[in-house]
Amino acid sequence: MADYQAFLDEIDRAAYHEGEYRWEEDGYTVTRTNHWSPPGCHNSCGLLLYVRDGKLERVEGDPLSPFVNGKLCVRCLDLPEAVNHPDRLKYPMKRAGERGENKWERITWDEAFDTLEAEVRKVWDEYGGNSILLIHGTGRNTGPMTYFGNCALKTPNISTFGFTGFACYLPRLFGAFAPLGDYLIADASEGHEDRYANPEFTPPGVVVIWGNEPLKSNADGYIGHWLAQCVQMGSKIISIDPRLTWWGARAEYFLQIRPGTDGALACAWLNIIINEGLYDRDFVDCWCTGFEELAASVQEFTPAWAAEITGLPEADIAASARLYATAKPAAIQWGLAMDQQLSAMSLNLACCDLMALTGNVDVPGGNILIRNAYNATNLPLTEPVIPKEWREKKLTMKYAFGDDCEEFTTHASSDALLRAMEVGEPFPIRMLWIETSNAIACPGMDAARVYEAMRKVPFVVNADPFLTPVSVACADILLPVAMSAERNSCRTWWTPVRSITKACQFYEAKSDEEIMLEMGRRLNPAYWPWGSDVEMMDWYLTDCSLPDPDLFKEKSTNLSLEAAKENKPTFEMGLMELAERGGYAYDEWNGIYRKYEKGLCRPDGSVGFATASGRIELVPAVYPVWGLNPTPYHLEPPQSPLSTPELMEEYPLVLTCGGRSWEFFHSENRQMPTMRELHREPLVIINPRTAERFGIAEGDYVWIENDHGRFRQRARLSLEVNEQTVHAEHGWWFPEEAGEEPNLFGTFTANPNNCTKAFETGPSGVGSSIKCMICKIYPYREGDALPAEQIVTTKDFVEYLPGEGYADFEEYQSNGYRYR
Ligand SMILES: Nc1nc2c(c(=O)[nH]1)N[C@H]1C(S)=C(S)[C@@H](COP(=O)(O)OP(=O)(O)OC[C@H]3O[C@@H](n4cnc5c(=O)[nH]c(N)nc54)[C@H](O)[C@@H]3O)O[C@H]1N2
Ligand SMILES: Nc1nc2c(c(=O)[nH]1)N[C@H]1C(S)=C(S)[C@@H](COP(=O)(O)OP(=O)(O)OC[C@H]3O[C@@H](n4cnc5c(=O)[nH]c(N)nc54)[C@H](O)[C@@H]3O)O[C@H]1N2
Ligand SMILES: [Mo]
Repeated sequence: MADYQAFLDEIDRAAYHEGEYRWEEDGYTVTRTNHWSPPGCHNSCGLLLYVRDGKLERVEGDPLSPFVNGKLCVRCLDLPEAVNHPDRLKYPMKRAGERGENKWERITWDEAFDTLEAEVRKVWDEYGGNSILLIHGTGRNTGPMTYFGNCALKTPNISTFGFTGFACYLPRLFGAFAPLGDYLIADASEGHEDRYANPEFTPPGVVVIWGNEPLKSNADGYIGHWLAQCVQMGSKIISIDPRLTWWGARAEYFLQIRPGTDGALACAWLNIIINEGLYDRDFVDCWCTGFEELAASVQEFTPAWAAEITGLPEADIAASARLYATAKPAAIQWGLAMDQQLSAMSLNLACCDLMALTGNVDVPGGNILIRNAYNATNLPLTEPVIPKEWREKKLTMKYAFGDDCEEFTTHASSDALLRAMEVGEPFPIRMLWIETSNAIACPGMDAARVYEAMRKVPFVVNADPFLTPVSVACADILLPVAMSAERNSCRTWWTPVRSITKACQFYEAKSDEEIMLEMGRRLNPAYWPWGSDVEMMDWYLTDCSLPDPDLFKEKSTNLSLEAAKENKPTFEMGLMELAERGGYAYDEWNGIYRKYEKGLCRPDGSVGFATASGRIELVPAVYPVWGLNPTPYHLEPPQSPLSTPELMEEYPLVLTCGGRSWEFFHSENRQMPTMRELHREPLVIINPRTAERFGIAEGDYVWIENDHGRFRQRARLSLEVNEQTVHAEHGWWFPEEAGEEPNLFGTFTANPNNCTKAFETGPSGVGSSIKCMICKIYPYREGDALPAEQIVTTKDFVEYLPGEGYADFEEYQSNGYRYR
């Protein structure tokens, strides 16, 4: 659709029932809605759901939704298989045997809610709300719901548990808030309802695809095919990735970087752009502070220096920097790999500095400033509702890493939570509420350790559409969760605001909204005035205020929270009205370029950015407050050819992992026949020469091992990676295998997080070296012990010292656990 206007003109709008939200067609009731989750996704694409006799039978992309113009990926097209899957949880259940036995007894929702209410009140009375931990996973539409959840449960301890170093998104968010006061994403016209036909929009001259694979991940509210459209309209590509992807194959420069060394590359780009005078002097003079300090700090970071570290040709480093700086406009599309290395906070700052120096901030085809549609967010809810003495017991990073860490995240630190679970310090965790996480299979760094720790918690509830390894290992109550086709909700993460409307019902499944509504009404009635999920969502969309505005006045140290308080939503439609008007609405703010010139960024309406100085702080004042060096730097991965040359003989390869696939969203969809037909098993990508060197053939089972643990995947030989690097998949478990212990659906068998480590982070507890480890590979032999045997049965895989004879905090940190 290189000619977007021609595409729009060709749509038969009447055939797609423009202006209708529900109609009858060929024996189906058709509902126009937006998917978000479950099954999980970071996006919310426009769908037409075809339901007959109460059953979802067919899904089509809605061409009238400008968000994706009717294009869907395999996961949405396969929704009927997910929604009607026989393995879905149909009723609430309680554990009938021991944990790990996988024995369950059906209960009513009344019994489930009564039990949960009683357990919560018991923890409140005996330990305080802070001893409850609410776990959620990545940005599914439990995101907004879990804020209702932690208010209902009155706990400040909400987190993506197991996920050391906040190593997803938070480094990018805070790495942008610090210098710019807002977040930025690459402009592919997503702010405009008329998209690529918008008269102000122009595609980026160059788009830098950096540590991201947008076609497969469609991550963080960003759709990959938007950029493919830009490429059709003329955008050139620079791909920075250890793997050759669709982007690298079409790139002007494919920078096949050694994993975990992007900080060095970013520093060298800054060096070239500053020293060769390729920056936008007018923009820097008018809108930035800290240029001199930044310029001085990058002098040592020459392309030659970076070439040694990154393994990239010096000439390519310099030439690609020049191309980015002179392409005008140019955009950086950044991804997860930025966060999964120790330099995360530095690297993300360096990227923002690059965007600013080159004058590409908030210009058409650059990186645009972006906010939630109509400013809708329920973050402010948390503060007044949770009593102060409990709120102050948030398990911040200082409880994991010592006293000198300044808190700047909204969430509790996963490592501090791990410590609280393992040794009860500074207080024990008495209840886990797991709303969206298969923590052992996927986000749990050091899966074995996370498994042991979670099982120590006396009461665990798990709300999920499926029974997972985590359910079997530790849940006491299971709540069956409704899928997106079965829920009333909305989407405000970036623009446009979108409605999600219920089209069918699966047995007794309830949506996260319905669950949180009921818990809040029972536990916190003063703050829960809503009679239904739709009323709750109306409040979220249009109001987000609390009965007593004085309660908002307490000071918070949290940047995003403060900003959220100043910016109440400006939306005026309720959920059903939005649905009836086509299911989406674009706000004005996100469609405007150069907002900082127009007084649209700062709460007081003055020109400039939402930083303390009002300018882009190339050297952010807040970084030192957060314990971070304010100028960019590179940190080697903890184990790497440069940091631990002595280990390279035993572990000669660099291991990166977790690159997304079309079929799966983290640990999800493994029970879907279509997905497993397309992608049967976990695959480790190995260069054919490397495979030959280690006696591995295509399709062999291979052990991937570091000094911490090992896991097994199927070899896929490919030139996508170089001879030094292998890439493994994450999130695998095998719903077709035995669920009871020790196997737990094979969740430890193929898990790269047998090799990742807790408490291993970048400065201030942020960033983790998940995508840059070292390893050896060797063929699996019949009879080799599987990790589950070692972890669950013989327990000779790990030795846990916590709780047994460590003297003090320092000793806990350094000696907390050990593998045999
Ligand atoms: N080695 C390695 N590990 C990684 C990564 C990596 O790249 N490499 N990536 C990491 C990243 S970036 C992240 S964000 C984490 C993600 O980790 P998580 O987001 O915790 O993902 P899952 O473990 O798959 O757990 C999600 C569970 O929620 C359920 N679910 C889906 N939608 C809903 C819903 O709407 N409501 C409810 N109640 N349940 C729902 C699913 O069925 C599933 O069981 O994993 C991390 N793990
Ligand atoms: N289908 C699907 N979509 C998803 C998810 C999913 O599980 N499945 N998960 C969602 C979540 S929570 C997230 S955070 C996003 C993540 O989505 P992305 O940001 O796209 O991240 P990945 O796919 O993990 O990795 C992106 C690319 O980084 C490369 N890479 C690996 N190590 C390095 C490195 O050290 N440096 C550089 N420059 N590149 C490196 C990988 O080879 C890969 O091609 O996707 C979201 N969307
Ligand atoms: Mo993520």
